[in-house]
Amino acid sequence: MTSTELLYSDPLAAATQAAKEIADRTGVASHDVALVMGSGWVSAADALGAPAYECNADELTGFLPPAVEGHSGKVRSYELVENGKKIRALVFLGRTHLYEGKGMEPVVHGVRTAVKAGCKVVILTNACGGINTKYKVGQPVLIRDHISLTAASPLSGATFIDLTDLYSKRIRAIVKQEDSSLEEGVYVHWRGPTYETPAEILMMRTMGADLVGMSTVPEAIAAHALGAEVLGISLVTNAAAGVTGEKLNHEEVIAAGKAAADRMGALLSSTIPKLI
Ligand code: 8IG
Repeated sequence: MTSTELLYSDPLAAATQAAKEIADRTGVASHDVALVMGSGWVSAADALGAPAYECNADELTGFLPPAVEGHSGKVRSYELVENGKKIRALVFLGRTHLYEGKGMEPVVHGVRTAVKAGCKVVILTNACGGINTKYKVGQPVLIRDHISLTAASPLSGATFIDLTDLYSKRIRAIVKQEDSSLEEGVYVHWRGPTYETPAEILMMRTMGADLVGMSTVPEAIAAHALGAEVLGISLVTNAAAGVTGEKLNHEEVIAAGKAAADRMGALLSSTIPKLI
């Protein structure tokens, strides 16, 4: 069986296998914290220093080969030391999205692998549209809760899992101690790849949503279901459709991510040691 066949036929076995490969390659039997760096966040990882190990994600079981040649995600292992305490962070640069059309398994394979590799905390970052008009472009917002408009779950079978504390209150409190200016919001998961219409944004706002994006929600559910604590941080990189009257463009998103990278990197590196 190929590694991709294993991903689709037995996703937890694929995650367990990938975790074992990570332990073998890094020499680190167990990692502590996982970080998924979404678009606009990749350069924030530089604040963590030099990685102890890096490989292309598709060298590991179950991670799909790149859709575009040379565009594979990277997996890194970092050793962070604070007050003599060693913390091992497993960092995924880039992720797979539902809109790519490859199904749910590759979307959540990274976080499942991370939990199987020992991670007790999973930090999910993303770039998103701001529905709440008080948000400014370049502002980070902690995810307090979500609304799934894809209704796509990574779980199947009679697994009726409670999601009332999906985005850990404990962790949000610690992050807000680091930066008391941080706001919290409700994130809507939208399949994409199209952005919303202005009417859809109005619907989302009416439903109580603050942020909208195309990731994070399946990964949060998959990580929580395996027992990890989840933190979600969204970087508002554009006002959602119809909010300003401007059209949405991808360049704006990239520029806002770059501009915020230093602040986000500092926030992550100061927060991570306090989570474990
Ligand atoms: I960056 O406005 C980013 N990702 N669905 N809507 C949705 N996803 C996004 C948006 C947005 N901006």
